[in-house]
Amino acid sequence: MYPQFETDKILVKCHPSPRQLAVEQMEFYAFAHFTVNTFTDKEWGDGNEPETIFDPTALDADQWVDALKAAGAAGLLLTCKHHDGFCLWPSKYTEHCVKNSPFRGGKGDVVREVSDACRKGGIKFGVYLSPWDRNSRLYGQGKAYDDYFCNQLTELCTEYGELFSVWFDGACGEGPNGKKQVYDWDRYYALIRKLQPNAAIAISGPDIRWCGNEAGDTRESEWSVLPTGFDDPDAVAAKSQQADDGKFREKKISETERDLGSRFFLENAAGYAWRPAETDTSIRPGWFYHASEDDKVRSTETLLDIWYRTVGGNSTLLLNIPPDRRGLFHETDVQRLREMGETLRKTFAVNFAETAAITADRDDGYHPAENVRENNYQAYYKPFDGENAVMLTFKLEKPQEVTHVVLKEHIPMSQRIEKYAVEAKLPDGAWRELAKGTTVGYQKIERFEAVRTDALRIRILDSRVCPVLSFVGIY
Ligand code: FUL
Repeated sequence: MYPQFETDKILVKCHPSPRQLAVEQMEFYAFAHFTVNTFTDKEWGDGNEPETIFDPTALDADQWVDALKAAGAAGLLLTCKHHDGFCLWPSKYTEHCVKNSPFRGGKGDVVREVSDACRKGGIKFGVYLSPWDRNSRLYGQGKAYDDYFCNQLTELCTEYGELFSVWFDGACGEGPNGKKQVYDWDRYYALIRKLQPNAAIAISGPDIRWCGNEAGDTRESEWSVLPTGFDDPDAVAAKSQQADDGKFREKKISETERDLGSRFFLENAAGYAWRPAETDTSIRPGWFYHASEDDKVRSTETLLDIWYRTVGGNSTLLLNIPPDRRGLFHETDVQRLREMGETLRKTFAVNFAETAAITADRDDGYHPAENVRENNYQAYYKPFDGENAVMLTFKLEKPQEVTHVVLKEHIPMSQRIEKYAVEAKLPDGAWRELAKGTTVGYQKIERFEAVRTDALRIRILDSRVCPVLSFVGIY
């Protein structure tokens, strides 16, 4: 047992807000990077691109949404404006936008088409709006640029229905006048809270935390309770990609940021906040479409591996699929997404815990082990306070081949578990350890070699305060 710190009691007071919980429950959602870069073959535009080059001739947002749904993604974030400043919607505040492009004869609105397609397809929609704008003359001029930025933010927050996330990039460089802008983050946040109270503000924002790399790398122990101030927007800007050097996919989480939330790390923190991780990475080497990368689309196996480490490792997954010059997801990407979804649906089709007899070695009399059968936050399993190590046993209806176990903490009551093990009963009656780990959080998925068994045990070996589980699945 670890020594009990005074701080542990404070830690559990940190839990998700409804908007954070909503994003965490989405688990996996997509990014679409699309702008003039798609037509110039660049990753960062310089803001001088003529509007006329933006010319997707066969844009079909329903095709994007169908492909995302096949993969199991629950939402889509569109780069409405990237660093080049080109707006995918007809903004009243700039000429550098779709209205001066050949797209739909200058009458088009990509944000409208994509948000409509998402709504029609039943997935959520969110916006990426780059604060760094290399086109606007106002950039670097303080309030004048903030006014411009807030006007655009208002357009996006009022004209396209409900948004699940407003995503602010950390990258912040020079403007056309050579000046850097000091962003008025508080003003931006207040505006979003007023216009889209249910939207999470991600990355350079208070709700969703950047995982610290763009390669798809993850932490073994991912905590959602972090010291306050760890990643305020300026700190994010300092850490994020500072040049378009094409190397971002090689940079993994730095060694100094492997542990963000262990209790030893938190001991001297001034305060704590719920800061759930989001892992953003691309299906291709670049964020934008480049025909030269058509043969470098990540394999289904790699995508699944990333999915397991993120969605199954207390981080959400934000997977980028860049539309091509036609305005379509490329056939290869579509196929990979479909294969990914098919595999996941097959793997998690039958949950043996649904029909198992579930018991615990202790409970508090009000929250029995039975409650982990339901996959929701209505009910949960809990022992008495102070009982930090417990064991749940699942007696299956009959022997089954088991390959996966899913664990979910009841995160409305914070993140508590620090160490666990999963065991299966062998025919001779002995228990074999199948997996062990540290953090659980909103979801931990263990994959192991198939074992034939009629009983499993989840042993919670240590928690900050007593563990609270909302769901266990056995597949
Ligand atoms: C980075 C940007 O510079 C990239 O172009 C991309 O948008 C990525 C998601 O964030 O900071």
